[in-house]
Parts: sequence; structure tokens; C-alpha cells
Amino acid sequence: MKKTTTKIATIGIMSALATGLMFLEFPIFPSVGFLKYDPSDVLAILAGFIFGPVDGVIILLIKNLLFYLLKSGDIVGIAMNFAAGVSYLLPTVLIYRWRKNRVVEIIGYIVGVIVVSGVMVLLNMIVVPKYWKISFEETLKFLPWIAGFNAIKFSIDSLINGLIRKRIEKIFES
Ligand code: RBF
Repeated sequence: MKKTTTKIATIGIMSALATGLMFLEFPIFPSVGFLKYDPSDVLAILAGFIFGPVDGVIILLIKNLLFYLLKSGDIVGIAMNFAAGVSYLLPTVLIYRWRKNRVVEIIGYIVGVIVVSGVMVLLNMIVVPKYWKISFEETLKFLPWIAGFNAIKFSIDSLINGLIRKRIEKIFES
């Protein structure tokens, strides 16, 4: 991957693919049906590993902006999806770039899953009472499901990324 133009085009294609994948969203736990899994963050994570954290965050931004315009119209959901993607992507990618070996890569996935689960529990404690117009006490009942949702979502993404990263990287080496 030498030319900047090739890289910009690749980021554009990956953002478009991520937007398409976001349409596949489905809930994991019925009790928190507003939390939906979709595999789109995998594209941003791949770009983070192959190009760098800024490129990964750019894909998260573009896919959320496009999904907002094309389907969701719910700025809170979009902002939460973006916050979750960034909270996972930054620690995971930065740890991987610190030492590029399989053990550190796996530690990065584990740290990323723990960080995103913690950050999103905190953010949801602030957002959910306002969004659903419920009390803080009622919101507390959802917290285990919110933590579980984020842990499962980003464990799946880690697994997919871990399995396909090398193969995708090879495409860019030529
Ligand atoms: N997405 C996550 O990945 N983690 C979250 O913790 C999370 N919390 C959300 C909280 C609220 C109130 C809403 C409306 C959405 C949240 N989302 C979260 C985003 C959701 O799963 C989905 O991707 C978006 O709503 C786009 O349909």
C-alpha cells in the first residue's frame, strides 16, 4: 500500500461496505431490544489494524453518518454506536501496534472488550433515563444486559477480526 490515493479509495470502499453491513442489525437480548448487533465495526477494526487508529475512527464516523441519513434518523443511537466503536477500537489497535504479535493482539482484544463494556455501561446510565424517560433505579436493572451486550458484540467482532485480518492484510501488501 504505497499511494495515498489508493488508501483513501480503500477507506471509502470499506466505509460503504460498513454502512451496508449496519443494515443487518438485530437485537441480542429481548430485554434491551434497542441494543442491536451488526458486524459493521469489523471493517473499522480491520482498517485500524492495517492502516492505523485514525483511519478506523474515520470509517466509524462515515458509516454512522451514512446510516443516520439512510435509515436510522436517531442521533442518540448513532452517537452511542460511534462511542462504543471508538472505545473498543482505540485500546485494541494501540495495544496491537505497540507489539505486533499474537499474544499482545489477544490481550488487546480482551482489554478492548473490557474498556467498551465499562464505558458503555457508564454512558448508558446517563443516556437511558433520558432516552426512555425512566428513573435511574429502573435503568440499573438494564446494566447487566448492557454490559453483556457490549461484551458479546465486541467479542464476536474480535473473533472475526482475528480470523480474517491476515488474509485481508495480504491483499494490501501486493
Ligand atoms: N450500541 C453499542 O454498541 N453499545 C451500546 O452500549 C449502545 N447503547 C445504546 C443506547 C441507546 C439508548 C441507543 C438508542 C442505542 C445504543 N447503541 C449502543 C446503538 C444501537 O445498538 C444501534 O447500533 C443504533 O441504535 C443504530 O440502530
